[in-house]
Amino acid sequence: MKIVDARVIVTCPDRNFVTLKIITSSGVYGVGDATLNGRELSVAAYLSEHVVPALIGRDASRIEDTWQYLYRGAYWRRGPVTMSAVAAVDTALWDIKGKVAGLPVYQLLGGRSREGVTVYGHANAASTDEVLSEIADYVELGYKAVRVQTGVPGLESTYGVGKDRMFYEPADAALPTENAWSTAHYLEHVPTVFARVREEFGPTLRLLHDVHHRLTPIEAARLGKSLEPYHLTWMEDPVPAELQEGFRLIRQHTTTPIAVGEVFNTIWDCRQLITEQLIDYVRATVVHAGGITHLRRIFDLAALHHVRSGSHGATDLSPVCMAAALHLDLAIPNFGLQEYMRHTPATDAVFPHGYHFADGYLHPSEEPGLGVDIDEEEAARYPYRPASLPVNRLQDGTMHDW
Ligand code: CS2
Ligand code: MG
Repeated sequence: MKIVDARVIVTCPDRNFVTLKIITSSGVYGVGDATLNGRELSVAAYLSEHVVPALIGRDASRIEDTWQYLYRGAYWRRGPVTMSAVAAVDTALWDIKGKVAGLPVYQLLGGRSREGVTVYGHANAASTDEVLSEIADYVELGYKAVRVQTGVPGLESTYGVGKDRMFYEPADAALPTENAWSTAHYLEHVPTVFARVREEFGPTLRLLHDVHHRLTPIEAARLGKSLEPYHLTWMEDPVPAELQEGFRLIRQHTTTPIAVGEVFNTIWDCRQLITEQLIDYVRATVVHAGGITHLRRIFDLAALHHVRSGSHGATDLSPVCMAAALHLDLAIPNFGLQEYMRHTPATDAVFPHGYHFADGYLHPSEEPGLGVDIDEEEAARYPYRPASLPVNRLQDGTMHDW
């Protein structure tokens, strides 16, 4: 079964997505997500200029060998653009393998290790009062875990606060918008929010918070300590993760669990964090970390060191990535939690899928393969629109991490 064609499809049903569709000589095809938020066309070009020509004529059943060919075979390897392209090929080949075998992909990964995939939703609001009512909506929908973000008094705009109730899309303009940031205001405010949330919802609802790389290790240590009474499931991305040993300092000071990894692309990006047990959850994803093959490798390393999975699942990861993530989440022994922001109806129509939410859990499709498709006619109705993620400045104008 040879690869006879591969198409790169860019579409914008409320936001941009890049999808690779690989077609084989037997007529069976597979899909893979290649979306990199705000940098979509760079992955599309990497795929169509450098990867697709090398795929034609290859044996579609050789997933590992194709992965090694695209990774080791590229002298300029790693990085988000390259690894999202490799991921798309890998994911599409797993989809094909499942369809040929007549099995859902999780069966090829060893079968289910649990009954469903616990997910968390996003409660984002300008004020504490509003966020409490959004959390109540999620609880009503059956969610067992909620990420809580609010505006910070004294700051006009803050990361993670959407314009729409229950939906949030950070890539909000063709060129980056600018947000303002004050660590002092933020560190004072966040513990007051979680105090109210625990008072209102009691001790068992799982709560999470995303710091979005904005603190230094000692500031993150202070935040972790101040949140200890509210026993979060995790404090996410407390500091930029380039300096992995920086996490030792946070660890020495707080028992608040730490989740890191949505921007990681390879096992090398998280090796030290995992092997030194400096984090509790690794948030790498199928699309940005080299596909099912490589993410499985990361999760296996994590399992040896008491680190669980907590994959990124924002709306910029397409339903194709979500479907793939769910198969892996269901199969691995060290699953932790899966992010699920919910796509819009337009996105769902472009990507028909069989996974579904029930009572706080997502369940992958039982169809052979991934159980997700792309409707190319529907996709063609939504041409690409440039959209960028914001940037962040301190109140004196200094550029800060976003
Ligand atoms: C966030 C994302 O979901 C998360 O945890 O950090 O919303 C992130 O900002 C976007 O996915 C960036 O593309
Ligand atoms: Mg995040």
